Amino acid sequence: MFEKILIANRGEIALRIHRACREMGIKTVAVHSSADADAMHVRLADESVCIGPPSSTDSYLNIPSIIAAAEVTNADAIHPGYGFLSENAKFVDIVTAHGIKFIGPSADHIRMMGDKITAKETMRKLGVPCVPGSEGEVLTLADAEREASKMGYPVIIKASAGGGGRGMKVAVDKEALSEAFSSARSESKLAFGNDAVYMEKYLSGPRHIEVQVLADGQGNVVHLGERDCSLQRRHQKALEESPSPAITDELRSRIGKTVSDAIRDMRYEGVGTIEFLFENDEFYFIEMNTRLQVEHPVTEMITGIDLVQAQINVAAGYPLDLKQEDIKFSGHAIECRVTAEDPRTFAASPGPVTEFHVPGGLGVRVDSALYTGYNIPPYYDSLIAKLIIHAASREECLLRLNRALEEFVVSGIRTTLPLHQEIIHNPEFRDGHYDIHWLEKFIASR
Ligand code: MV4
Repeated sequence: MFEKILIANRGEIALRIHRACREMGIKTVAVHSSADADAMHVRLADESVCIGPPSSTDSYLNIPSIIAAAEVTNADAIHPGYGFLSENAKFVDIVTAHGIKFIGPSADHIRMMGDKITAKETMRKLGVPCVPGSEGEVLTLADAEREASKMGYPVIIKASAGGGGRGMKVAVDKEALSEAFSSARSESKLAFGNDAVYMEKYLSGPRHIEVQVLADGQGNVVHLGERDCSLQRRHQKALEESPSPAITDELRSRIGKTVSDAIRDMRYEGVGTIEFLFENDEFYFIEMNTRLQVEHPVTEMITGIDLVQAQINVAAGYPLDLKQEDIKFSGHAIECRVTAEDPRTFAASPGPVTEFHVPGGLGVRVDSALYTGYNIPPYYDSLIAKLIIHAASREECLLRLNRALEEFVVSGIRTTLPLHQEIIHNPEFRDGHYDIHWLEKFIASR
């Protein structure tokens, strides 16, 4: 097992990783920007190294600085968390070349899934259902028109180097296609330095359902059920839950088996998330994330499995000690992402936190690196806390979430806590009747 892990991240996820290490008897190294010298993850870690100025590009994305920090502290592994360098194959190559273990999948698996055309082709060949669309890249407008008439309008044009909603354009008819095609290509070229695009039939009102997997690269794979992440605003998730109100036990075990078999066939190692659009009781693969995700606690609460400890164990070469039959799904979990934003305008709201009181009690978990007196820097992601509720049923989960939101106090800044209260009181949400467009419509209508 590793003796010392460098945590190449900040905020709540740096703390989350520190906690896993601590329980496993592994020493931790925090890295931080000059703006994060007083951050909680820095205070708790066994050692810390300043890796650069406030800007992420010069600190949390600064590969030479992070490698140097790992070398001087003698860290034998690096955990990237989510965002920043977590899906950077080049970083994995460099970490590996320095004799340090990257806690996550191989550079090849990251590269494969980072290219959305290759990801889709790989999954399709392994028997995972995909959205109907082009076979690989669409090179010319004439090809785009041919593809569109085959599948029928509306169609969506996606950047192969994109993902998470960046570089997508919808065309409702032949007239709109030319503009959508050329703007998708030029925006992709500008954002990613790559203008490869592909096409799919546009699904009008699907849910976003993702399946969590855990694999050791030695032939052992388990799936840990799904998360319903349909509640998003501008491709930022706001609330996630498991099980999805739309997924039956039968659908779960069917898609879970399909996904596990594919992940085993590709010899994937680590945790992974396979994203689907789900419409009319059918799953359509769209992307795979090769990292730990923000919303991983939802899965932890219903399975009792510590995903970060599991990541560390498989990275250290221990075979997975779990079989699919060992995985028992228990009750219901909901996560609310609390951000430092105005709950009506979504303007960023950094600054000093004068009061921070978190809810507690049975089935209440708060993952946050905030403390009273902390000054939220303006340079990074606005996520300040994740409130995760677990209860026996969705109904009890909502009752418990309501009382936890009532207890939660964050003063000095504006937060999205009031938005979450509004969401959970809405009858459609309470009935589980929502798709990927629901939250934006709700926000516009209140
Ligand atoms: C789609 C789609 C409809 N049809 N693909 C957006 C993020 C990226 N991961 C995929 N996305 C979408 N792909 C087809 N064929 C609609 C979206 C989409 C979306 C997906 C998940 C969650 C929120 C979304 C919001 C707008 C559009």
